[in-house]
Amino acid sequence: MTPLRSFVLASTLALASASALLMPGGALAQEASPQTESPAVREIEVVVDRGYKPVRIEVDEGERVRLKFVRREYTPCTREVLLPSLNIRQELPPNKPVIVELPPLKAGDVEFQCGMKMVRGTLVVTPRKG
Ligand SMILES: [Cu+2]
Repeated sequence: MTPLRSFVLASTLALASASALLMPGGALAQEASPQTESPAVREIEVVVDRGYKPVRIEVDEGERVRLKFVRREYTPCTREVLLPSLNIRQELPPNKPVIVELPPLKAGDVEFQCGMKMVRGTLVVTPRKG
């Protein structure tokens, strides 16, 4: 073997091992895992304008819910919304919809309120039947 030939062979082997490193057993295919069936999330719009509208919202136990707050007033009173039982506190800039994702809820009432607890609303979580 001439020195040149062996150099070429070595380079080819190096390339081959390099490309093998780039494809470690289909790691890319693993990342693109099949889509998990996530239950649909129900989005409920709550307008903040001299109170929460609607002020009472019924959802089912375990239902996936997100609240979309749209604050249409500038009074500092409703600058924040709190869901104390869920440890949620969220700023609501005027005229900018804000999504608040909720965890699966247990049956019972979940209050939402302004920072001063003057303006209030209730999520009524009804028990799942059967
Ligand atoms: Cu207030």
